[in-house]
Amino acid sequence: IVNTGLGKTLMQQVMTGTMIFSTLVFAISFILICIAAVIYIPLLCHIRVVVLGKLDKMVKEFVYAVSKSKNFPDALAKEAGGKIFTYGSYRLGVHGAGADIDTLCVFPKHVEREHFFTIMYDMLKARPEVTELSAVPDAYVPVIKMHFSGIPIDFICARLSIAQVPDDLELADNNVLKSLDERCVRSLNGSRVTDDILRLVPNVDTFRIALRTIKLWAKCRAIYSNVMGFLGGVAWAMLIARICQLYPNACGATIVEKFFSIMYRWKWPQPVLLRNLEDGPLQVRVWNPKLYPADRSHRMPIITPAYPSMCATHNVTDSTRAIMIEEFKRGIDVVDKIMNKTGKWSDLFVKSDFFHSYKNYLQVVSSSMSSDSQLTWSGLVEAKLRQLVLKLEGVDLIKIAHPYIKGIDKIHYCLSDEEVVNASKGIYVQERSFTVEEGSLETNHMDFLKEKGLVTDENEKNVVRVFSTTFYIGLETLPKVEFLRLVKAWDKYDEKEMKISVQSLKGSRLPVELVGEEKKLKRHQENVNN
Ligand code: 3AT
Ligand code: MN
Ligand code: MN
Repeated sequence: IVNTGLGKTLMQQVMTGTMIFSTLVFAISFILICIAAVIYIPLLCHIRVVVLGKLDKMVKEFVYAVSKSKNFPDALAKEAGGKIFTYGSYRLGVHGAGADIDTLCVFPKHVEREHFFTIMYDMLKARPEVTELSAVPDAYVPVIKMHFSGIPIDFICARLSIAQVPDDLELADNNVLKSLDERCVRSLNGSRVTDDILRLVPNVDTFRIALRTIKLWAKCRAIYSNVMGFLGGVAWAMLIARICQLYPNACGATIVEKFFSIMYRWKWPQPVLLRNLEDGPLQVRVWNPKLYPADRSHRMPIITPAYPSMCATHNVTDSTRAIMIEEFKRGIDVVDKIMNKTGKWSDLFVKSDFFHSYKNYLQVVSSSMSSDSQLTWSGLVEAKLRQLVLKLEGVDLIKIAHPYIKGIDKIHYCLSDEEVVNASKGIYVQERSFTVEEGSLETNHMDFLKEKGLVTDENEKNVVRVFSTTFYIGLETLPKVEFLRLVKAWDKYDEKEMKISVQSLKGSRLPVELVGEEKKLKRHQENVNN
């Protein structure tokens, strides 16, 4: 057809028709996308503000409801007030896209803490915007966790010893802490600390730019984790705040540069303070290494500015401090190269190569038969891992015990007892072990497995799920290297002729002639049983 004249015109007609049509579709969809973007982008930026507005309104309704149930006249019940404050990364203005909003709810003295976890909880439960609602009233800092319009919220509370909580109430005055429950003091602390940091920084915009840079850097370099003995968000914020105080007129880039050089040279355990420590109206202790031996043991003290001042870096060990100081050094080198134009800022954010850095690793596998118990069990193991790091540091042969900042979550779909035993030891089940993102232990892979034929209709009922979280500690055993260097330094040492090798060996792997066949078998058995 194409070769005939008629064909050509027909072809052209068809072509132009299709082209007009597709151009039209393209133009319309482009306009639609533009309209959607114009509406949606501000909505996305705005959604946290909307959520906070709704929460504040709910808090006032909650206080009103409790006041009415206590037979308050209507006017007084309304005046009882109630207010929310934010703290954490959102309050500091350095939150990422998926970050939570840490929110504190403050109410007057006739409202009980218990009311927050019952009445407020029920009010939240009734809202269509609220999902994944869970209350943890027995935590060190009691909290209601939820998603509100998809935004994760940590909702904590404090009961003040005043009759009314007006909208202009501030928490800066130490006297608000007077005659409060300990849990309320702790809940108020987060907000008082973040507010103080912002107050004590000479230029908040510069502070934010520098802090965002350092948070990203610390995450990429795997040194952002309070539990594992590195620093958490508040501690990084206080370090940057201190540098900002020392260089009040510097720009963000200069703050980052000064941060690395000053922190590298810092004379730990000299503390980092944002203001002089002050005493206050409570019976609680304020951080003081002269008075308290426990405070003297802090290796890298960074002290919160709000009364009662505390050390935010209690978990730092000799190893984690050495690792962070090494990273400050790397920071200096990278920034030097940027300054003399042989490097770029992105070099700062190169991922750490933890898993290639050590010859030896200790692997700690925690596992459970249900995702619920795994969540709490792995949390407990994670919190105690620091004790293991401290013990390892005490061993003469170990120079550095380097904990990886997070556990690796896996779900294993086992088809035999042997696979169950293996999975709980960190040995993967061929093709039926899956790595999941942090907090995604609920994921179910059964459909996928059946689709791939890895699980069949017949053996589906035999599948046992094992949930595991694996932690790693990299070990640097310098004495071995030193020993090798020592012997090789011999003037008659000949690299081609002579070899030397030092390695650790499990008892069960020792040669048979040393332990005997029977004993070897027994040792092997013991190993398996452990
Ligand atoms: P994200 O942007 O949320 O990742 P963040 O700095 O806001 O960073 P969190 O939301 O985890 O970090 O914590 C906010 C504050 O809550 C920081 C600290 O004052 C307090 N906080 C968090 N976890 C604990 C804890 N386990 N014990 C005591 N206080 C805590
Ligand atoms: Mn947060
Ligand atoms: Mn939080």
